[in-house]
Amino acid sequence: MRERLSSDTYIDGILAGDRVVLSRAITVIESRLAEDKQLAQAILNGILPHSGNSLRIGITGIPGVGKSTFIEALGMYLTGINKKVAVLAVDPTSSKSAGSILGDKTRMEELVKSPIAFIRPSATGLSLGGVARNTREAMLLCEAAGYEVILIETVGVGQSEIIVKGMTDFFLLLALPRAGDELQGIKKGIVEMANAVVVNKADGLFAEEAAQAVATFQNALHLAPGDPSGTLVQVLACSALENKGIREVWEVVQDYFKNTVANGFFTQNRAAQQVDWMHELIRQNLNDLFYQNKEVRKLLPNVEAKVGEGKMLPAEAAQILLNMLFKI
Ligand SMILES: Nc1nc2c(ncn2[C@@H]2O[C@H](COP(=O)(O)OP(=O)(O)OP(=O)(O)O)[C@@H](O)[C@H]2O)c(=O)[nH]1
Ligand SMILES: [Mg+2]
Repeated sequence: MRERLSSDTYIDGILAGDRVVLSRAITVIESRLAEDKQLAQAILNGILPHSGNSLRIGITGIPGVGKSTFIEALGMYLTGINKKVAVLAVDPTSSKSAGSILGDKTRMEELVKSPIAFIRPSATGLSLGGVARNTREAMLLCEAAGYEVILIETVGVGQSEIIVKGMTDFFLLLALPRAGDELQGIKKGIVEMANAVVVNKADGLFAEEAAQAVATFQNALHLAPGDPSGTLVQVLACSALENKGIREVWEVVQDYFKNTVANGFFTQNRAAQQVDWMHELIRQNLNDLFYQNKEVRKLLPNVEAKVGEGKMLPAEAAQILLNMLFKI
């Protein structure tokens, strides 16, 4: 294990925009060692007043749709207009699959070279809740380090996109140039979560199909209920590979940002996200409190056996264990 610094050294380094210190601080945040927990909290407390000043953008889509390629293209565009960009990932599957979502860093080999970009592959081997917590906190650290745009990649096949939606200001769904969301294997409900649907790979042989897919999504969204932000969901096409349509996507994001700041939704949404996150932390902590409780752990196998054999009802068993925890 690398040596730890003092909390002030981390805080000063982050606020000075030092990427090495930022990276090491995220490692502390991700650590599950008991002695790192306090340090992590001290760092977070120190940087909190300097966080929040970024545009948080979630990018989702089925595997292979081009999320990483798109993020690199958008990241290059943004650094090109002198914006500091951080890239994070929520990838709960990474412990099972080979490497993390951004593990294949060669895919972002251009962006990695930029002095004003920061790329952090997701932590592996954690539960979805754990990954979500780390990513949220890593995002705050990046903001304190002066990153103006945070791009969060997540595969749109599970629960992770809901978590990312809950921590971002703008949610972008990447789609393939094939008409229809069923055809694309896009999960029901995910299109409704999007602030923009971007049909990627609109190049070469796919260009025409991409235009069709844009029309199909536009029609489908036309019928969908209006977005609570009071803005229209935009559908557009791009080619991440050929760097086409990237600036247009950024214009859509900026319009959304302008409109939602003006109509108050931006602030409202962030406030609601904070409250939701508090409840999520309560749930996580209660869960830990219960399953780490000595008495519960002692009794649990016994009770499980009884429930399994049908000698005790699950509801009764749960109540007995919970009563024990709360000493009722
Ligand atoms: N033709 C074309 N190919 C693209 C485009 N964007 C990405 N690809 C290709 O699609 C493949 C998958 O791209 P990735 O960026 O790794 O996709 P991803 O969504 O990040 O994939 P996962 O992280 O595995 O979910 C790669 O071979 C890319 O080169 C594009 O705009 N046009
Ligand atoms: Mg990827």
